[in-house]
Amino acid sequence: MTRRIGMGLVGPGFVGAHHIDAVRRLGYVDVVAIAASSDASARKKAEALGVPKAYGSYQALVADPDVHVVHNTTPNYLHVPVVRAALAARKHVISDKPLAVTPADARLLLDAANEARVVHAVTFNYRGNPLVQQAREMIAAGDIGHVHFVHGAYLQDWLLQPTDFSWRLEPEKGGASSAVGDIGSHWCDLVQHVVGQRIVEVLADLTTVIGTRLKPAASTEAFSRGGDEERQPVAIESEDLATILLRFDGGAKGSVSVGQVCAGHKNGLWFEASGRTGSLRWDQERQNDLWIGRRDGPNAVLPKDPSLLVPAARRYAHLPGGHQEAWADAFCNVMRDVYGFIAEGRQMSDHRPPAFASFEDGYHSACVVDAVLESHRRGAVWTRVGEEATVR
Ligand code: SOE
Repeated sequence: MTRRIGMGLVGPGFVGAHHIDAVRRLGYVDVVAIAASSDASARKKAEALGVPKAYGSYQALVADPDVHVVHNTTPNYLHVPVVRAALAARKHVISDKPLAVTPADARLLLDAANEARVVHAVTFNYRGNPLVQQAREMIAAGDIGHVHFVHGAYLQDWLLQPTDFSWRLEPEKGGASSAVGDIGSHWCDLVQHVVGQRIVEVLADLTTVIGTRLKPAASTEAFSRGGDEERQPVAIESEDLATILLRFDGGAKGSVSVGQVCAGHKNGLWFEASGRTGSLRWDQERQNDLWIGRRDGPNAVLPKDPSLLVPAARRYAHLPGGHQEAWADAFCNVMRDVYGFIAEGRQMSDHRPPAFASFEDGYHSACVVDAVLESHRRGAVWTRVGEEATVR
């Protein structure tokens, strides 16, 4: 019988409930405790989600001997203290992206995790989609030849109005970047994962479309529209729109548009990878189809039908063809990969399943975002990705 694993979650907001749902679906994980910013709010959340223990501080949660894995779903500025505390208690950690908002902080957490010799993961959750894994396998097998071009977008509209507000826009809470750090980071992780090439240079033009926003007194969840409560005008400095050119270490070139102010786009993440013999396109909002483009044959759309997927991708699909799988299923796939690794007692140096992004990936992501900011600051010039972004 598999040993039961205890999970504790710090920061029960919008995505926290999905972490809990996902691990419950695995069958061998007990959701032990929730920590929030006060005893009262932790108790309220714990009751709503059927979690036995509630703590008013993350320190109390990480000290609980029944918690073996700490999930960090706090706002960005709390990632360093929460993750450090969990690592100091030698707990495995699953952190929401971004791992940290600067390369130096991400490096600190990566080093601390390696020193603690625990399992560490970052929820770049779009990796968990079966057709993302199918595309990755097809590219690795040479089905579209060497990839020379990768382009796409990640567009949302939930920050389009001046009354739309989030801590993500406040540098001291969300970091210096908004759109690129919050959603561009997903796109970059995803295409590097699928294509098997790393982003090494960027050239970025960033824009703040809404320069003044009306901040409500109480914080609001992403995607929620505020009411007509009293608000204070706040000057916004972080970008809500970005155009980025990319160069990859395998020679591919590319571009991505990132925006949180693009009407009609809810969670519009899509990419296309073009190789010498074909192209593949995947769109998160139509995630059960993979478009395959050919010059010397008809184009095709591959549906998420397990019987049509390569074996390595098939294990990410849990329903027969025609039965749509979605965001929460892909999220659960990420948890299945990470918890499977923990349950087998593996070390980070062992081969990891593909939907499992580590703190190493989180660190690289922080370096990409930093290079994007630096490129823009210098007037849109080619900038190398590294712990210290450098202009070419
Ligand atoms: C808001 O932009 C948000 O919830 C991001 O924070 C998530 O990482 C992304 O998956 C969906 O959009």
